[in-house]
Amino acid sequence: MGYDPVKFSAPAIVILTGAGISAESGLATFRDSGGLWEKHRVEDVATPEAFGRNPELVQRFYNKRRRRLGEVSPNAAHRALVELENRWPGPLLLITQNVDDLHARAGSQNIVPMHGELLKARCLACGAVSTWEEDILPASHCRRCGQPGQLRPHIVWFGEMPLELDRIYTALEGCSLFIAIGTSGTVYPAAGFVEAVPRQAHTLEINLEISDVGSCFKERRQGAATERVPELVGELLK
Ligand code: BV8
Repeated sequence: MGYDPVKFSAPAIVILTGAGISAESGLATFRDSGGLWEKHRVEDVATPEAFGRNPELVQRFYNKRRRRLGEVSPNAAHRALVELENRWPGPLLLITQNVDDLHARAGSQNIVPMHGELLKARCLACGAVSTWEEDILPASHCRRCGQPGQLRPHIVWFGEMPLELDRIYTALEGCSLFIAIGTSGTVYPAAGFVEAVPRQAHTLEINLEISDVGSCFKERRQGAATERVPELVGELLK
């Protein structure tokens, strides 16, 4: 059953993206690396406890990924979502679990980076969040309070509260179309968003395989994001 935009007059669209939308830009997904990094489980590195125990290991994990951003570019899927946002007559919100900057670099405006951003650092001393494009080192000091050695990645780790949940749930409860792209549906609360939309909303998943919550979607489109997303956007805008 396809989505018929004629039935809805300028409905609200909510889009959730995961690592799969950035895969074809060359950024490894969590599952590709088998959820491992330097022989550590990501869940064991991306936690406040890991940061407390071994800050150098955690900073190295993020410094490496931050540096990688300079070597990759947005792909056709990121660009198709920009076209949808620019031409869709109703409200559209893009929620991303990704901490890369590819949606922003493609030109998306209405983005909620619910798990934080690689290109921002947070000061443990004064709480300031600032743009940070180079490595975070022990000597790095906060641009607001000047304190050295107090910076952490502005990333939501496992066990930490995702960002802008109120704004997210308000958008989900009012949407007519929920599209999940390139996410394995393994991490909550994002994996549960499909259950938070109105019963009559259309829900659609785009993925190479069926995700862990694939059965919760009314429609699934199997394939690569750079093919399936432009195709869907073409249908929605026709
Ligand atoms: C929370 C930032 C409370 C870090 C990330 C014990 C204590 C506390 C919490 C928990 C606990 N046990 C479980 C939990 C909940 C936990 C959780 O879900 N754990 C999992 C492991 C079971 N969640 C949390 O801790 C969250 N916080 O619960 O707070 C709370 C919550 C709500 C309300 C009140 C209180 C915080 C989770 C955030 C963790 N941080 N990211 C970083 O990036 O380093 S999560 C990180 O992993 C990503 O951001 C992403 O969300 C997740 C990986 O998922 P995906 O993006 O889906 O990527 P993945 O590789 O898995 O899949 C890629 C998919 O793409 C695949 O399906 C593949 O088929 C597809 N694909 C690949 N190529 C393509 C493609 N599709 C299309 N085209 C392609 N070319």
